[in-house]
Amino acid sequence: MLRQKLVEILKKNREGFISGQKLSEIMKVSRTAIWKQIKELEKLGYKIQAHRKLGYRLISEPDLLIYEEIAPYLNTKFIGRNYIHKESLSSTNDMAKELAYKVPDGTVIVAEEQTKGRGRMGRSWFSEKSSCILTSVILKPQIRPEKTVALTQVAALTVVKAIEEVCSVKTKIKWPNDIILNSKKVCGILTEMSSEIDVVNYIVIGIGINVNCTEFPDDLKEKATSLQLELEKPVDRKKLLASLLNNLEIYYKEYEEKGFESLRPLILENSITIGKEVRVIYTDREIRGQAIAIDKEGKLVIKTEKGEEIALLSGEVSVRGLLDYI
Ligand code: BT5
Repeated sequence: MLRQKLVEILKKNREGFISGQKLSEIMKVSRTAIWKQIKELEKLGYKIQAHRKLGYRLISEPDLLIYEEIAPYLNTKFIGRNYIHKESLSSTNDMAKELAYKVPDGTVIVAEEQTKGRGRMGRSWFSEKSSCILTSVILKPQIRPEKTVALTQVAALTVVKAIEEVCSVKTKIKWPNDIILNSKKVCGILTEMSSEIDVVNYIVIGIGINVNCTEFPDDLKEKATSLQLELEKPVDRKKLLASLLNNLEIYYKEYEEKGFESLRPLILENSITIGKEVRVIYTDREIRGQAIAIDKEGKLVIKTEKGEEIALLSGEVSVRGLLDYI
């Protein structure tokens, strides 16, 4: 809190110096405490000019998704109020699962880099250091396990809204967990949970957004893109992450209070899958049909070539267009 307040004051006064004495009066701590916090900020990458008589002046802040940089844009009550930022992690979802029982509802884990980023079904998630958003949100809803399928859809809607808010561009949801921009994947969502037979212990929603990365490995070039590549200008990761958490709290609350039904029209409106001829790929077989609806639980309903209707659970299948990825 102290450090966050200090950053706020330094940012407001960046035109000139502010003395250690004044800072200590405003913040009601000793000048030594201020000096210690300044040193901490420097370690985090803030450039601060220090003058023996005049005090301190902020020159620049780091492009890192640390709490001090996100907090000014955050207007949530609980999501992101316990916030863990790491330079490097194997996977934010892994850390979230390790901590889930020990931390409050709404805890957010953010990493600048992932060394073993994960997708669904053992697949991997590529990222470039400090140019993406790699985050996991721990939620502890009072719902039955089967109700959580819809939460991936709620998270997907959140990503669409946040990108629209910050970048003024419309993206689409490819059921269940891809966000598509100009026919390429710009974000993936990995929802994992721990539950008993009739009660959810916790849910981890992992979100990876390609924000400012400009190079993808050869096998991804055809189907992956970033916001910067599509918009031809860099995007503010800090504002986007804050908007993501703000919108997640809004939609998650609505989901908890009114149920998935209340958000389903918006999700359908933003779907790129509905109406499409698709192939449904199971581990051992493939079915073709038309995607006709997302049901009350968030499952995708397919009308198969034989005229049969089947509802798909997100964890078990891949859905592809007949000719391409979408
Ligand atoms: C996903 O899985 O799309 C879920 C991705 C979730 C990533 C976040 S990052 C924060 C949190 N921590 C984690 O460890 N994971 C979450 P899936 O639908 O299985 O798609 C994976 C496939 O997408 C891969 O097999 C690649 O083909 C492709 N892919 C990998 N990296 C990509 C990227 N950066 N952009 C677009 N596509 C990618």
